[in-house]
Amino acid sequence: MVQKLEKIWMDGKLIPWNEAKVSVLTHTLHYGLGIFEGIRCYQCDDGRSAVFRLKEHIDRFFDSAHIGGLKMPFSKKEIIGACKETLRANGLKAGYIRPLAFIGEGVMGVYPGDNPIQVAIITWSWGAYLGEEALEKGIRAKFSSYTRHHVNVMMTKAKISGNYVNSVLAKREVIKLGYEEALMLDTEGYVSEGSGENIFIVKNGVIKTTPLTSILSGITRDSVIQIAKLRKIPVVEERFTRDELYTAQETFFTGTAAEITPIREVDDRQIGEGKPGPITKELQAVFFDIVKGKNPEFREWLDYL
Ligand code: PPE
Repeated sequence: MVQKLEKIWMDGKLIPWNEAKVSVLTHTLHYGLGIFEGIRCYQCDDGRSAVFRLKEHIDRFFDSAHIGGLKMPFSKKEIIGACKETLRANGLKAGYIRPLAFIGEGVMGVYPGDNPIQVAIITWSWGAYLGEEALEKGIRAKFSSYTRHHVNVMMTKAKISGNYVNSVLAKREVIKLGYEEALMLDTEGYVSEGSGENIFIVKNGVIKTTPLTSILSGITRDSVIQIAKLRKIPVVEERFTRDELYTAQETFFTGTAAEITPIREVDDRQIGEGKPGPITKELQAVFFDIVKGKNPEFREWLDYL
């Protein structure tokens, strides 16, 4: 359960956590057109707190609003400031930030008319998404029977609340079967992404990840690509099949919540040695050094509180 903190930022100001409430007539609650972000703040080795790639997350937040046709009532600068203010107000040194914009109360019916756009920023403490052991030993994933979005059914470049119905169904399905995370195929049968993560495979020293067609353009995905390139590990963005994934030597998920989570088994088939491989471990080590402020090469990714 999310542990309640002091304050939530809502529609321009910090208010007590328990007062951050909405009407049951909230349009988004009925029809799903809301947009959100997920951002992490880390405590660096020098004791300071830094938000990871805050600018890129807020840019994506505004892109999502643009795609969804929601007119944001705040500027990027105001939202960036509000994210930091909310962390500070809650005394969070490290944690997760969830900006959410949604269509409020007004008319009912699919057409949202001029209902107001509301914005909330919630912060909470969030450890390893799939557990500490997952980061160390890797997880067991399974392809869900649900297909990932078709690009002309859902707007996959936007983090739209309603898009996540597909993720919830897929994740519930595989958890019930005893796996830890769901993978999904796209509408043409190629590997797409996890319920809340992008996917990478490694074979013969080459990293491969899904192209941006049917997936969320992950910021962690982009970070991993940039890290790999700088370390001269070749990366290709190319479609691949489920059996190519089975025969990879390493595979891992990336995401703000999931960070870099190795996958040791997919559909009951061991991947490589059945434990995090050398490239996965190297990328994980560099990534955690960066977020902890230990890597000067990527200092611009950190926005100190
Ligand atoms: N694909 C999906 C579908 C997705 O939801 C995420 C993030 C990613 C890829 C990775 O994107 P990025 O965080 O920019 O690297 N999923 C968020 C929500 C997780 C949740 O359960 O809530 C997250 O990781 O914050």
